[in-house]
Amino acid sequence: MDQEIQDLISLETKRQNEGIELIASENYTSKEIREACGSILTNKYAEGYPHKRYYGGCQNVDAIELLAIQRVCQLFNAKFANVQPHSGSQANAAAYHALLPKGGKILSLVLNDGGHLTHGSPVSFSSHLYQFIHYPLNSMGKLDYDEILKIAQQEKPDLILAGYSAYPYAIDFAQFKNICNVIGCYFMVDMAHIAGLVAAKKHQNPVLYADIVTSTTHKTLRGPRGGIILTNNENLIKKINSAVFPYYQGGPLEHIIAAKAICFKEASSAEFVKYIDCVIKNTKACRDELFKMHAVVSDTDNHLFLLNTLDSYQLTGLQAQMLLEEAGITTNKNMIPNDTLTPKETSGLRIGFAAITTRGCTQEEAKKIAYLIHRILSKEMTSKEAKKQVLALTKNWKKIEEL
Ligand code: DSN
Repeated sequence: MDQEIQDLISLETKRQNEGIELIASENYTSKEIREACGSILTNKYAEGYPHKRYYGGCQNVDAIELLAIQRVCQLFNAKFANVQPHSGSQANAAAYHALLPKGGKILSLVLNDGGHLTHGSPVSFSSHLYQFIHYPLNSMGKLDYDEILKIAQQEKPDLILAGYSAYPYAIDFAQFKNICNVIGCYFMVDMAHIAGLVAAKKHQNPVLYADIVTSTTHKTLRGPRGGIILTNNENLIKKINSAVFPYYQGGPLEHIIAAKAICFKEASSAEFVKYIDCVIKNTKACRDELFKMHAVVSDTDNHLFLLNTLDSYQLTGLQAQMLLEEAGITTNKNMIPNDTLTPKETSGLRIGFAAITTRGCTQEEAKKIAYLIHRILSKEMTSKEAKKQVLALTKNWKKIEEL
């Protein structure tokens, strides 16, 4: 009965099927997960928690939510979980509220070096409710734990935050925990990007070290769009639960919680471990191929790397993103460490292989993707004029179409 929306969904289906998706935070969910998202569970109000709801008729959604909690705890080796956050931002807001009074001091990564908006950006609630100070990456674009300790000793934060949106290397949560022990502060990890790697045991598990771990479920974890909060502390889970509902949210999305439960089941399979293994290998294969072609790239230990488009191709990240999109390759512009341009332009791209690996991409194909990226961004494909004004690139369209 709604042809307009049907047509737009069909167009998006075509875009998702025909494009090469390299946005590091996206993925393709299974049919089962999508069916749960579109199920009749969306009809049910269930404010509260299993067996403590404000509505009748909750016996089935109670069982679903309890199953989701049990599965996510098992997957990440956590004692307690809240599966209700509608997003990663909501999860972070609730975690801060559970740990700190208003005005509490949080030490997080410099946002331009790969932090998230909720890690203290002036345009996010976080910087208005809490006092943020930041640690930088070193000149190699890596975490410097001695420097973080030094800053923590000077600033004496109430909480240190790890976990990032554009950091291509492994994070040593044990070192962070040691720093927090020296300072006597809380430790929180936002593992949204690497949750799939943690689930597959291809990255150190932050749940073993942090007071609270937050995550989204839709990135490398390959679940529905949403958030979760994990802890091993019985006192903290009570505070987390009341921070999620009733402080920040109303009725939980039980259809999404059912889809999260399916995601946790999928992520505990041997097939998922193989998938994550391929994601890491494909990311490295693409990165190494670009490096061989003299592009300026970060290295990678995980599902993403950064391409410095300004030094490699004299293109801003925005221009590079638009050029690639002309050829059906979707990426996102991203600040690179010590970037001199604004977040609206940036000097680079963030490139990730979680989504395209779900489509069956192999290392050989990842290398071909590197070649395509290189060709499209290289001088031979884009005139000087087009570099200044990407929208004027139609004269190169034919070449890109051929590619
Ligand atoms: N917006 C997400 C990303 O793209 O990394 C972070 O939540």
